[in-house]
Amino acid sequence: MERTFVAIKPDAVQRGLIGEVIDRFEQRGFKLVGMKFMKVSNELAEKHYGEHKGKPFFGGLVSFITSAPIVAMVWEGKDAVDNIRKMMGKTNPKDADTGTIRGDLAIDIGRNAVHGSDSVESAKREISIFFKEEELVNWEPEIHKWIYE
Ligand code: IDP
Ligand code: MG
Repeated sequence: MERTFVAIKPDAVQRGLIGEVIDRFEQRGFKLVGMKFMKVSNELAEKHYGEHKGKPFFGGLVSFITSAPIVAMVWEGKDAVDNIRKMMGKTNPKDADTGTIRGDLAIDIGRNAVHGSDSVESAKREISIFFKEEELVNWEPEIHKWIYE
């Protein structure tokens, strides 16, 4: 089982889409192991998006992600990183397939509703900067055998 870091970005929180986004991962069969509603500090934003430092959109991205609350989450399941990236769709909502979160709920690349880790290594790094180990909950959903062979 794999863990991935997901954030519901400020635009989706403001638009009342928290439930909609969480619903999709729950209904697919993924397991929630951590969640917090929070404002992201400048320091945390620059660390999280460190790989984009120097790119033209970096300043806008950091000021956007720190502008209003987000929901930070950790989801667990088989191939969680890839599966959840697929459920989110392409970075630019105009290229995201219908049926994906970005394809259904967003229009602009700078307001694309969600963040999801792009690899297992990124997931580990992102989970560790948003969560302390003791904030993650180890539990076994009773329905496990109805989701996995
Ligand atoms: P991802 O969120 O699909 O992993 P990244 O390339 O990691 O995409 O970019 C991080 C975020 O930065 C994107 O989700 C998007 O909101 C924003 N972003 C990426 N490229 C651009 C751009 O060219 N213009 C404006 N914003 C961008
Ligand atoms: Mg990324």
